[in-house]
Amino acid sequence: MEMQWVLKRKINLMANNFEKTLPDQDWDDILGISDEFSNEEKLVQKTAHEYSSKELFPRVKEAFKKEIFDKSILQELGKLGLIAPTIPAKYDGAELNHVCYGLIAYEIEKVDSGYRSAMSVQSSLVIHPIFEFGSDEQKKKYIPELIKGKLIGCFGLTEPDHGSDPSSMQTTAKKAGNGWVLNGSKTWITNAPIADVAIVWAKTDDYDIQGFILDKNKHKFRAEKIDGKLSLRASSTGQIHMDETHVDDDCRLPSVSGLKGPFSCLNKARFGISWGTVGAAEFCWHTAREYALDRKQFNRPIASNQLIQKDLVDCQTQVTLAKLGALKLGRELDKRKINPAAISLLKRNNCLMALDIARKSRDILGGNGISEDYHIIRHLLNLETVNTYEGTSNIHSLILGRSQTGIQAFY
Ligand code: TGC
Ligand code: FAD
Repeated sequence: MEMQWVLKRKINLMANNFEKTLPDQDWDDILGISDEFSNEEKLVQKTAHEYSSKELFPRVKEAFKKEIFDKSILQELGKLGLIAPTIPAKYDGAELNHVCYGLIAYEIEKVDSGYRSAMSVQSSLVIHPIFEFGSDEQKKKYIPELIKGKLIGCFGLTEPDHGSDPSSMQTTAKKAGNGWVLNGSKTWITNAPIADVAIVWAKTDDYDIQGFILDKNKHKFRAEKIDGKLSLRASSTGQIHMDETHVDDDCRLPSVSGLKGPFSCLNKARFGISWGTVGAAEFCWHTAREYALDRKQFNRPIASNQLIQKDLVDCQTQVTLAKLGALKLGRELDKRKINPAAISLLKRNNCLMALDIARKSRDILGGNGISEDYHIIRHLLNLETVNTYEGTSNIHSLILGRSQTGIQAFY
């Protein structure tokens, strides 16, 4: 009986002999998306890729495990011109286009969403509002130092009781003589514990929203680290507390009032996320493919199973289309003022796509999928945050729903 079983299994294995040829050379870029980039864009991508793989990748396992963000990363990025690359040379910016910014986010997030977060906040949520809405003095004082990563910034919009609905914020700014007095708390703020400068949004007596530049050297405010995150652990996150914080009027961003101030910064950062998530997803897909080709079960590579191939093809399809979408969005941002709902479409889709790919890839690695050594579980945990911050998936659905029906369904 046992002999019969062994014989049957042997025959099965022989029948399962699979045909193997070399994979197509363009399997990882089957639509030739990389041909769409200019020489300058390719050079920026190469710089970001080399830095990320040589300097960030070797650090990330320890950083994630110990919940540490190494501040020198921002200076290193600054030296290479990888912070706020769209800012003009007048303020020491690299004067590049949005696609370059996207490619930087893509390369950094291949390593870790937390590292991309540090770059995004500094570029889109701190330098951008000072550049767009700041006075000449504010621009001269802060932008060159922030762009070099010598100063670190953070962006305080979310509050303990008001996340998806910042219009209900409770942080107040009361006029006092020539300046303002700020009271309130902001939470879940990336870079807050290490920031020299905080852009904080507050409500005035006439229910207007104003932005203020808080400077650690000048103003009295407290920043506390939030410990115990199981996602984005290589990023520093905290709270900001303002208790009768006095600021002069020259610390207010003079050229904007209302929610369009913070929201227009979010447009930039959400665009970066639409690229960054493609990087994280692509890393997971490539790792899963390599693993599936090496790993043998039932005496043959698991990549020879139809079900595994289907998952790998889903990864390929979703990553390719998400990247095309992010590229098209970047090209449009470089040409014209775009409907912000288009940014919601890509932020929402690419976060959900990346989560799905990370989960599929983790599954392909079986037990090894949960090991830090393969990095996929870290990406998966990080992407849960990326799907939530800068507007949750639901919130972007409602932004898009309002855009196509004209009916707002938030409340
Ligand atoms: P709503 O009535 O829609 O708009 C108020 C005013 O803002 C204007 N506006 C925009 N302007 C530019 N870009 C956009 N995307 C804009 N969206 C709206 C709008 O035209 C209006 O202007 P005006 O002149 O008429 O006053 O505002 P609402 O209160 O109904 O809000 C709607 C909603 C839900 C879409 C909004 O509140 C929202 O987006 N909620 C999500 C909150 C969010 O994304 N928070 C992010 C916090 S920062 C963060 O997460 C950083 S993570 C960083 C990292 O580590 O990478
Ligand atoms: P809530 O708004 O309470 O939402 C909870 C759930 O309810 C979500 O699923 C949401 O989609 C759903 N929901 C809410 N309203 C509706 C509705 N009308 N219809 C359907 N569903 C709804 N903020 C900053 O200002 N600066 C930062 O630098 C920053 N960095 C962050 C870093 C990390 C690690 C994290 C986790 C968050 C960060 N945030 C930051 C905050 C982030 O933007 C908020 O967490 C996010 O906007 C969601 O707000 P909330 O957490 O209060 O969730």
